[in-house]
Amino acid sequence: MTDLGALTETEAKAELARLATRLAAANRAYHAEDAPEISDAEYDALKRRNAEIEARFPSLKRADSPSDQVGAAPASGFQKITHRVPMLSLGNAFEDEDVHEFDSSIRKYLGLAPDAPLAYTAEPKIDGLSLSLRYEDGQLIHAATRGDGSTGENVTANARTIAGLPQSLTGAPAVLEVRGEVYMSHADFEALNTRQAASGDKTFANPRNAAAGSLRQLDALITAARPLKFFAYAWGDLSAPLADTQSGAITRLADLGFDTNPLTKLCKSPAEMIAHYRQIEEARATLGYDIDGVVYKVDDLALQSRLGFRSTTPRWAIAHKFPAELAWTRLEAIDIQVGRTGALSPVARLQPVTVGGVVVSNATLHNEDYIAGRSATGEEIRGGKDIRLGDWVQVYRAGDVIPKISDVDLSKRKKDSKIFRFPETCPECDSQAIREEGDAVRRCTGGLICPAQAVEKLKHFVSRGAFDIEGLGARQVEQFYGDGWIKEPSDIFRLRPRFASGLQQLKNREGWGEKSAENLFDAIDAKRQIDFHRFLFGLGIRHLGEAAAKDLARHFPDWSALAEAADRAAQEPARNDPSKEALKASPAWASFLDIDGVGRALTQSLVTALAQDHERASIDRLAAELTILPPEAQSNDSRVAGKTVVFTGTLEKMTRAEAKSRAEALGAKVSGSVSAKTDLLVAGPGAGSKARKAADLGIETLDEDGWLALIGAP
Ligand code: JCF
Repeated sequence: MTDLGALTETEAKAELARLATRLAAANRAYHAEDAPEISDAEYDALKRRNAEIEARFPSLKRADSPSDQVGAAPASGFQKITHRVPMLSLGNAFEDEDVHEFDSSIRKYLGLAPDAPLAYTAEPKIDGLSLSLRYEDGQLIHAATRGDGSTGENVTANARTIAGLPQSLTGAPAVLEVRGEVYMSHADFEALNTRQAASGDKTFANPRNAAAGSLRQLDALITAARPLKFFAYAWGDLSAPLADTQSGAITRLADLGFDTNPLTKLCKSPAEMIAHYRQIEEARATLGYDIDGVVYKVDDLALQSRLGFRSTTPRWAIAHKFPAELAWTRLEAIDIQVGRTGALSPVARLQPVTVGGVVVSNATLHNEDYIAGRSATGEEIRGGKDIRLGDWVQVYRAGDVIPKISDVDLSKRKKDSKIFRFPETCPECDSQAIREEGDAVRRCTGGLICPAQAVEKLKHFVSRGAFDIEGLGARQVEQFYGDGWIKEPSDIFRLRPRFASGLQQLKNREGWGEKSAENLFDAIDAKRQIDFHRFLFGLGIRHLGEAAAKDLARHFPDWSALAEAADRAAQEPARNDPSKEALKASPAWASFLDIDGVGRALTQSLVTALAQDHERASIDRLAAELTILPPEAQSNDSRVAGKTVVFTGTLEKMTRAEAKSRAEALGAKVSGSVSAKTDLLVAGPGAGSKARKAADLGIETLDEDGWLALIGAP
């Protein structure tokens, strides 16, 4: 190999060409043919040599440079895997008090006395990324990232390269999905960054990013060179139970060959849980890997199953987070961003500062009251200290949440500093920005004429929980909006015909070729059939989150039924500050408000949005492009799906809350009163007028055991 210093430009050019060919061949051999022809070390050496030559002769860097094939892989490069059992996230606790509250709410839900025995596991919460490994007949068949919890990315080839991860199991259930956290140790992270820097490749901000970037490499050869580790802590689909308890199941996973965290402990009370939390917190710096809290889980798996889930988190587990990290820095500017619903959000631009290992240069300032240090009702925020440009401010960062400004050092404030004046017009479209009574947020009144609102609405529309169109992310939306190609969601579905000729236009664009343009149109067409709840969430209506969208989709047969109910509600005479109960007197409003999880704010915002002519016309244009799929009757095999059930009297095997959420999980609607619409009454001892009314109406009535038998409960 010619010494780099002695290399002429002609020689360098030729060598870069040879390296590109060799590295491409090595990649092909590894992937397509599953037959690596060079060692990892050799591969690394070739890549390094390539980077060194490029660094010395930047103008010779090739369009197909192997260096560019390293970076973060586009998400579209992976196939999707639908999790048979959703991968959940955890609710958070911050204070000791929250841990006591966790315990008492579980006891309340289960109807357990305060002194009844109840054990929990406590384990460090690893700051990595979660992975689900599916084994069938003992063989690892695929590995998937969490993704949005229901669908993740197929990273099987990469997961196979994780050291110590069993490729096959003996004595495991025929189907076993093992879940856990992929992470990188501090030592491996430092070494990786040193190597990356030496070869001119990008370095990572923290071990979590390094682990994520490594696992999500399209090139498994690169993943193989990255020292990833895995702790198992949970499971998904199973053909046979692992054990009766969480701790037993973890032991079983360890026996099967998985690494499990050695600091996992069985605790018998909140006091013991908190004591273990303190112990882990003290050991934190010596563990050699990042953790961000402690996870507690109900140990008894039968109780876990009774407790079940809220919309995205289990009731039987919680993450007790470590306190946030703090740092002081200078506030350089306050920018105002305009969101999807017109909200003006102030953002602090900071002199960059490291907070808990991450460089922070932006922080949220929430709203104008937060800057002023006083709420509309006169309560002090930060002891009443306002925030001014040039101030010395404290930045607070907790886990992965957006950093915020938590304090101001008034002794360092400049004498001539001025109170920050929050804008009263939209910085994007100049429309008036107004604050409604009781709302802490100032909103642009420009609606869709405001480019910021329009773009944010479009970005929301293509986001993960909504239409999730592959290849059409925030960046592309901005680009297309800027070009005037898409102004509202329905335009997305008219892109292909519009671009029969315009394809040329797209192809001329940087980053777009014939194939990527075709792929984009195909990805768009694939979403013409869309789940009802994704459609609803995609509309970007204020207060209409993913969980509420699912609740609505379950209770209305289709979009036109929902829209008609909203139209009827809009006809109801406007009331001043109507209470939820008063509104329920109207059947149209009740058809929304009776749904668990759907409140007044959401209903009002939905009804108002659909009653606005331009908004409605835009939604109608969108709906005309789509086939909106009704929710897969999620438990349509259950005998109670779609039925309206009323519980009355005393339940002896479960609390009312548990009975209600289990019935709802099976697709039933639970109501508090008996009417002609009631399908089933479950009556315990002491049932009175409701049981009589049900008898009068000829409604089927069961006792608690009959109900449990009906839903197939043990
Ligand atoms: O260590 C973790 N990051 C972690 C995440 C540990 C757990 O036991 C978890 C989790 C996420 C979900 N358990 C669940 C159910």
